[in-house]
Amino acid sequence: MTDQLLPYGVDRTAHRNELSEGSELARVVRVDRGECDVITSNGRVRVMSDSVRAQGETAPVTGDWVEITVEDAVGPVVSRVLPRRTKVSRRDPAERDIEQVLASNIDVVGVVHGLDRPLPPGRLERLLVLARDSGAEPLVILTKHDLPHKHDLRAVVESVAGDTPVIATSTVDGRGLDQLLGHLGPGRVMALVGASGVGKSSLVNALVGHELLATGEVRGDAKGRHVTTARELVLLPGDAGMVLDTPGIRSIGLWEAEHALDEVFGDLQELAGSCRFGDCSHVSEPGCAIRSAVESGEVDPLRVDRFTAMSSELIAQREREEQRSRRNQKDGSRRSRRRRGN
Ligand SMILES: Nc1nc2c(ncn2[C@@H]2O[C@H](COP(=O)(O)OP(=O)(O)OP(=O)(O)O)[C@@H](O)[C@H]2O)c(=O)[nH]1
Ligand SMILES: [Mg+2]
Ligand SMILES: [Zn+2]
Repeated sequence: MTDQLLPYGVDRTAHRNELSEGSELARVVRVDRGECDVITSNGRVRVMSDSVRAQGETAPVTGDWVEITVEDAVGPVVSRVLPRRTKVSRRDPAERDIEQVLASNIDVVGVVHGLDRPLPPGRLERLLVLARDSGAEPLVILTKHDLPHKHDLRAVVESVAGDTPVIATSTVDGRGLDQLLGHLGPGRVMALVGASGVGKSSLVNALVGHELLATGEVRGDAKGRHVTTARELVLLPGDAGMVLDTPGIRSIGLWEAEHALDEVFGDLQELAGSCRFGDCSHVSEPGCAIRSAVESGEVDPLRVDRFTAMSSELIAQREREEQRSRRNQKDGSRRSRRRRGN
């Protein structure tokens, strides 16, 4: 039988040589609570994904390369998650000081938005920071081009996307699909992220060529109904690569994304270099280059506000994390003293 893992990009990984004895290499294509679907050389299998087994705190996510071992009592389990080449992550919406990895080993992150609805610039900025922070190539995908555009998104996209490529698509007349495929290729993965109802699953279906994934009508206000509930990696026909569909995201908390933030706000970063004070907060300091650009009308003051808000969010997150690790260190040393009987 031919190796079923080959189309999943196994050739581009050295993982085969890193495997522990008695284990098998697999790629995670779908994760549900406590279980996941993986592709092994022999095909698709459902396995346990107990996060305790899977290397400390690292629970497997869609896109991961993992080691599978068979245990007598439970059957096949994920025994190790192999190092991730790239990862799309955000701050966990439920636990604000924990990173939530949405997908891994991605080559392109498509930030998807529908031309049928308004586009708040802050939302696009956050998604672009998330996309750039992943280590994959960012891409903006504007869907539903066949519908009459009630909202002129061009200005928003131009002011925010910078040098990120923008592709307009339609699953009705096929517009832009070839351009999307141009960013893919054998073994390459494009993850689609965006709000519910923007047409992520519809795009996957259009690229696959049949109705593989469920899609749903949007409500009157163009909002979606959260049809997709799991992250799923889908192989495209003709060795064209893979697409990773995700459930619509509401909250986009940033996680350790300072570098990506500076890239998305490159124009402001450049200006900040000319502020008189190195630690200028761009609020009321004399000699602030950003303030003077706002006053002369060169820079949108709202964009500056969003930049400083996101920067503060990241600083606050770092501080909480440092506090937590200091606390853990203290707890740890207390525990080891107890163990020694002190
Ligand atoms: N006219 C038109 N409708 C589209 C297009 N793409 C998607 N739609 C419609 O938009 C609605 C939502 O599409 P989905 O693909 O379910 O959206 P989604 O982003 O996967 O939504 P969630 O799974 O809830 O996150 C469906 O009614 C689709 O038929 C398009 O290019 N043109
Ligand atoms: Mg969907
Ligand atoms: Zn300044």
